[in-house]
Parts: sequence; structure tokens; C-alpha cells
Amino acid sequence: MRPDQGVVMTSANDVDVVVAGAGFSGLYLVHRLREAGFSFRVLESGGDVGGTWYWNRYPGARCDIPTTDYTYSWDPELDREWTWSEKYATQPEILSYAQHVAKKHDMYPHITFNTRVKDAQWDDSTRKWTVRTETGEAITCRHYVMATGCLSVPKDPDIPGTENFAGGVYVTGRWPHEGVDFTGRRVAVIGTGSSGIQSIPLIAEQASQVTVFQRTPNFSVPAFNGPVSEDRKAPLLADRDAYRESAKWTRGGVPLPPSEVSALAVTPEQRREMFEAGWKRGELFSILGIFMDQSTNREANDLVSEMIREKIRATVKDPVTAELLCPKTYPFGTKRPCLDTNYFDTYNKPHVRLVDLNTSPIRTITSDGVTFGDETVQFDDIVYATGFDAMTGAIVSVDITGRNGTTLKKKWEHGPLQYLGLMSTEFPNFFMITGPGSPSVLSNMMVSIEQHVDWVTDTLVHMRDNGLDMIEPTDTAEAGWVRHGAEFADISLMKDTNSWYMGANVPGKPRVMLPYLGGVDGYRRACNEVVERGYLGFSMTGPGGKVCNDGVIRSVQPDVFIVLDMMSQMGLPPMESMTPEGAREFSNASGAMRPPGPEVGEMVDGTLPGADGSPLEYRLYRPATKGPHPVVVYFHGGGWVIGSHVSDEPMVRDLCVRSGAMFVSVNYRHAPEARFPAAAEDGYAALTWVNDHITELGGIPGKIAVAGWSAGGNVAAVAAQLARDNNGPALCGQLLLTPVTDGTKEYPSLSLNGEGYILTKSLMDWFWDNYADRKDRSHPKASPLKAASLAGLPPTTVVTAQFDPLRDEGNAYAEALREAGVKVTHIQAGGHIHTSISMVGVILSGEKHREKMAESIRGFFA
Ligand code: N01
Repeated sequence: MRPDQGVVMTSANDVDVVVAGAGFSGLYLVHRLREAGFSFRVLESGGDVGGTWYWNRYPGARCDIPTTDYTYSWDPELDREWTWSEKYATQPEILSYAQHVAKKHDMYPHITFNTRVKDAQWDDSTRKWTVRTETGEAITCRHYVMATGCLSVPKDPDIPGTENFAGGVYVTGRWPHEGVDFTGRRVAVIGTGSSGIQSIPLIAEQASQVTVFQRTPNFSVPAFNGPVSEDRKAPLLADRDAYRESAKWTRGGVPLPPSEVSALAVTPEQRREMFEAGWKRGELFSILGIFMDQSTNREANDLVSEMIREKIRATVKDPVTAELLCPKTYPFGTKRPCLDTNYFDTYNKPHVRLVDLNTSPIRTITSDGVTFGDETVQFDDIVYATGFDAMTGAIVSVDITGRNGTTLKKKWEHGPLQYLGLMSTEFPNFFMITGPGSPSVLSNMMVSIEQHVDWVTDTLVHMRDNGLDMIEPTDTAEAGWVRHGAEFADISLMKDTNSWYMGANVPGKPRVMLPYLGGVDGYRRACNEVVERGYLGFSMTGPGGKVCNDGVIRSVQPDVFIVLDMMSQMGLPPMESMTPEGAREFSNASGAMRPPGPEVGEMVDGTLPGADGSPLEYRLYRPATKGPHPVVVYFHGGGWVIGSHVSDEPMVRDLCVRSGAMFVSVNYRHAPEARFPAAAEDGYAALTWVNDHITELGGIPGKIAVAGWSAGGNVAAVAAQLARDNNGPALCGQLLLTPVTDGTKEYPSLSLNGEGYILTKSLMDWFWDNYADRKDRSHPKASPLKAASLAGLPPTTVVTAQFDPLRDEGNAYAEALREAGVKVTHIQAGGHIHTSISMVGVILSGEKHREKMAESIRGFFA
């Protein structure tokens, strides 16, 4: 403990830490910083603690995470001494909880109220920030923490004529403390987000006339509010520590088992039953997670969205109003859904009217009313429930100037560049609590706040203990995290919806996904790992020296990471520890659990003669379009040892549908029963047979190409060389997905990516040992890269994956083909592994690469 522990420093103008904001983040910072013995000041623009709950006093304001979860976990006594009156507590009750905590822990003396931070400036020579307030104070500090909340700066309503109105004007996020009595008044409410949806039913109870101006209808589900249920209290009472701990390792920060059921895999009756059960709970996270695929699969989401619309139609009596209230232009959950009490029912009241701004836009606000569409209606009051400049608004509203005069506003012009949502390069010792790039608004804020405050305070303690006084993320780490966030957005349904998550509600704001979509659990792991790996991606300096362990915390695609993580938790035995038969059984069993891939027009099974005359099975995949079709002869992966003509079926179907080409997927003899060159020669024999029978098969003569994945890519590449050397068939192209091209050499990627990415170096060695003797591996039929010449080969598309042990030999083949004058398209799949691009319906980030592959195939036949 340090001597200054507990010393109140409200007037000090040089402290270790300045905190802006005394909401739940700021209060927990007071606790942690004081406990750790730092000197600090907390500056708060409001007149009391509470943040959001201080400002948002509109009627009906309450939390929409069950209140027992929306509480601090750091003081266990609070769970015993505070009793919530309702499942979802009202704003006054939550505010008094914040005040209770602040009083109980004697926090008030640390906070300077009614003091807004105006600007903050970093000085490289003193390695300190100077924070200036609107009240004229200047405070220097080593560290500056913004705990200013994510939804704290109301957005400009951007409606013409707002300044004209002479009646009562109310903004939900800045509600008068004395409350507003709407009795007998004619009220206009603009906006139907959570604030509008919570306040409209209560305003309608008082007002003589309510007109709601709606731009976009919102999905809202009934809260079924009431006393806290016994089943909510029970786990907390039984073992509160375990309950609190489990919340930290869930996706949203509220303990809830993740769904393992696809909305598409159940009968309509089962789906309805599950939906009704989720609906009855009256909890956002439960309705958002009824089905495992509703947030990633549009079809699954449509089923849930429609069931919610049915509920709206069943509640609202006037069918025209009901239809207007049904959200139809975006998937459920991609805009923040709401929790309500009697919202839709309010529209059944005769004095409540809904105006659709899409057909009747507001032309202007006049001194006593609103002109919209072709009418003007008089109002006594206007309520703006038009939302916030979310996540970045409060941060950039302070002039923050970092190193070399860089302002945060300028740096974030095109979106918030940050590392872990905690810090930003060029802004040393500047921290954000629940900033953009962290899960924050997508989670139970209390859990996310505590995690951030803990991370920041632990880091400050670590630095103090090690004689370090300056911390800053590296460019590499920041770029990596921003890329990772964008990759998550890419595979979500959220990116196409105009929501405040995407900054789309504020005109001119850059359109980027603001919160991190990897969940509270995934995010916490990343933050913990950063620390465990020596503050990976941070540079720290001070009298104690300099530490910089540069790097990127998440470089594989997010969905690839999730799959790898699941597989590592399953503790599967390495395939090379099995017999070839065992490995085949294992691979067939896991193959049977995959999604099947899209429907094709027709599938036909048959056999064709292999190189030694014995029959080889094939499966033909015909597109649903009118034939004849161009033909791709496809060879499966599996290291020449495992797999079959149907083992890559989901991808083959996918490529068939995307490219419009017919695929003939051929089996070939497997090792070790049939070693080199059996597979290679079967590949060529199959190609020749398909070409000879192309018309009967429904193909177009002369329109033939080869394709293959992994060892199948090797078979395809060899078949293409044999076709060139044996006068045919003439190929239109070859598509090689993460192919084996050279068994003679250990490329760096073999060891660099040799562990942890499904195909390991040791498995690859096992495949080669089963397939070919060392002396044979330099033969071009085993290693097509070793061919005397690659000239004269057909246009080629090579796909390589960043974290594939075979990456470098794939790259080398693409390069060598190009040098030999072959037309090459090289798709380099960043963040992918050997197997991920083929995982149709599982790894969504592979889709764009398969689309490019299909485009290449179409190009072969153009
Ligand atoms: O704001 P919003 P909010 N003309 O942005 C409309 C949290 N919160 O204050 O959708 C006409 O959601 C806008 O239309 P559109 C919660 O995270 C939590 O309601 O942009 N209309 C929309 O309908 C929530 O998501 C609780 O087309 C205009 C509405 O105004 C977040 O805060 C309670 C307009 C704004 O909705 C923000 O909620 C309340 C214009 N020019 C809030 N501009 C809890 O229960 C905007 N709109 C914990």
C-alpha cells in the first residue's frame, strides 16, 4: 500500500490518473485506483454519479438486462444488501443503487461534479497529459482515462425547423430532473428506438393526443416485467461467485447456455415451440439466441423475424398500423432490439397515431406543430427520442491531442483506430472504458465495465511495479485488431443494416462496425492473452527500461479461430496416430456431421475405369440451369490416404451452384494400399474418360477443366501436366486449392504453420510416407513443381491460405507457372488455414474466396 492511499485529492492539479465520467465505470475506477494507491481525480459533467442513469430520466426508462445481472460483482455484499423491486428496474432505482455504492464506499469526495472536460493534451517531454475543464481548471496527470459511456452524447435530431418550435421540447437523453407532466397535452414523439419504445406507452397514459413519427420500425419484445423471479435469484443465492464468474465467460455477459440448435434443422412445430419458450422469458439475450444460426444465417433469421412480426400483428388491431410497425428491411438483432411494456398495444388507443416518415416525411417543424406529408398538425410538446452519437461521440467531443499534435478526432476520421478498444497509437497513457473495438454495448455493460477497469488498473500497477511510465499500442497490433474487428463484421448480418452499431444514424459518420462482435468471453480471452504474452502489441517505457513485444493477437479469421478453439477443446487424437483405416473411419464420421452444402440440380453416381482398369467411383453434380454445361473434373483432398469422391461434397456443391459448371468428382486409389503413382495416374485416366464421354454426361465438348483440393490439388495439377504432355485432353483451366506441389523440400510455412491449424507438419509427413518413397517425391507426378517445364499449361487459379503448412509450396507453384508464361490467378486467403475454405456453412469467411474460385471457373469457360 502506498501512503497516499485513501487521500482525497479533489483539488490536486497533478495526479497519477484523471478519469472523465462518474457513471458505473468511473465509480469502479475510484474503487480500484484508490485500492491500488494511485492519486487521481474524477471529473463529472453531471451533478451526481450515475452517468446514463443520471441523464436518461424520461418516463419508462429502465434497464433491459435483468437487473440482478446489471449490477456490480466486485462488492459481494451488494448482492445481499440491495433488493431490486423488479426484474427490470427503473431509472430512479438504478440511480439510487449507484448513489448507494458511491456513499457506501465513500467515493463522493473523489469526484468533482458539474465539471466537463474540454480538452486533453499529451506532452512528450514530461510524459504527461494536461486535462482542461470547462470550468477553467488544468490538471496534469500521467494517465488519462475516459469513462464517458457509449451512449451519452445525444445526436443532433437533424430535422428541419427544430429551432422554430415554441412549445415544450424534450430530449430523452437529457430529461428534466423535475419530470414532465403531459396530462391533456398534444405530444409528438420522434424516434422509435429503445428510448421511444419505453416512453411512448407512459406518455400516452397522460397525453390527450400522441403522434409517433417513425422512420424505421424496431423489433421489440415484451419484458414481462414484475418482481424478480425465484429462478433468477436462485443461482445467485446458491453460489454467487460461481454465477458471477460464469457471466464473464458468456457471449453477452449474462449466464445463458448457448443454443446448439439450427433454426433450419427443426420442424416448424419444434421451431415454434422453442420460439415461444424464448419469448416467454422476456429477455433480449434469450430471444437473440434461441437458435445458433439466427445471427449469422439470413434464412434462419428470417424465420425468427417472421415469428416476431406475427406477434406484432396479433397485438395491433389496425392492420395498416400493424404492418407499419413490422420491421421488414433488416434482420432481427442487426439493429439494437428493444424490450417493452405495452408498446405495441399502445397503438390500439384511439388518441395514439403512427406516422410513417418514409411516406410522409417531416418537411419542417413550425412554431406550434409539425408539417409532414401533406398535413400540418399542432402540438404542445415534442419529444426527441432520436438517439446518440454512439461509442465515439463522447470521446471525440473532447479535444484530445496526442503525440506530434495528432488529434483523436482527425485520427478517427474514417473510423476508430484502436487496440482492444482500450488504447490508440499516438495517444500514450490514454485509456477508454468500453470503447469502440470492445464488446461494450453488445454485452451486459456491468461485466464489460468491470473487465476494462480491471485491465486498465492492473496494467497501471504492472507498469508502476516495473518502473514503466508510458504505454502505447504498436501500429502492427492496432492494425491487426481493427482488421480482426472488420473481419467479424464481414461475417455478420449486421454490416448491411443502418444502425448506430455501424455509425449509420449520424449523417457523415464513417460506416464501420463500432463494437467488437467476438463476445465478452472471446474478448476477455484476447485481453488476458495479451497480458500473458508480455503485453503483446504494446510498447512500454520508463526508468525501468523498454519492453515491446510486438505482434497481432488474433490473425486467423474469427470463425476459423472459433472452429480451431472448439477442436482443441475436443482433444481429438492426431490422425497420424491412427491406422489408415482408423483415420478413414474418423474422417467419415466427422464428415457426416457437416452441413450438406447447397442443393444442386441433380446428382448422379457412376464408375469409370482407373489407370489399371479397376473401377473408380464418381459423383456427378449438375447445376439446376439448362444444360449442357462446361465440366470440371474434381479430385478430393485427404493426403492420398483418406477421403473419396463424396468427401468434399459440400464444397463441390457450392462451387457447382456458384460457377454454373458441372462437377464430376472422382475417387482414386488410396495409399498405402496403392502407393505412388496410383493416385496421379488414376487422376489422368479419369480426366481422359470424362472427356471422352462428355456429351453423354451432359457436358459441352471442349469445355473441360480440372480442380482439386490439397492432395486432390496435387492430382489435378499432375493430370493437367499429363494432359499437356500426352496431347490432351485440352484443358480450359485448372483450379488448385491449397495444393501439395512439392514433396522434396521443407518450405518455411511447413514449420511456421506446422502446428495448431488442423493440417500439421507431422500429419503431412504421415501422408507423404504413406504415399511415396523419398526417391519418388522428386518425380513430377508426385511433385508437379519439379516438372522440367510448366509452359503450355492452361490458365490456372491457385488458392493459398495464410496459416497453411502448404502455403509456400502453393505460392511457389503459382510463381513458377507465372514465370513459365501461364496465366495465373493467385488467391491468397488471409487468416485462413488449409481446411477452412472448404468448410461450407461452417466458416462463413471462406465464402468470398469460393466466390472468387467460382468466378475463375466461369472465366476458364468464357
Ligand atoms: O436511440 P436509437 P435510443 N428523423 O438510435 C430515429 C440504449 N438504450 O435513444 O432507426 C426521424 O436506438 C431513429 O430512426 P432510424 C440502447 O442500447 C437502452 O432509442 O435511425 N427519426 C430511431 O427510431 C439503445 O439502442 C435502454 O431510422 C429519427 C430513433 O430515432 C440505445 O441506447 C433504453 C431521426 C433513435 O433510436 C439508443 O436508444 C434506452 C430523424 N432525423 C436506450 N434521427 C435500456 O433499456 C433518428 N431518428 C437499457
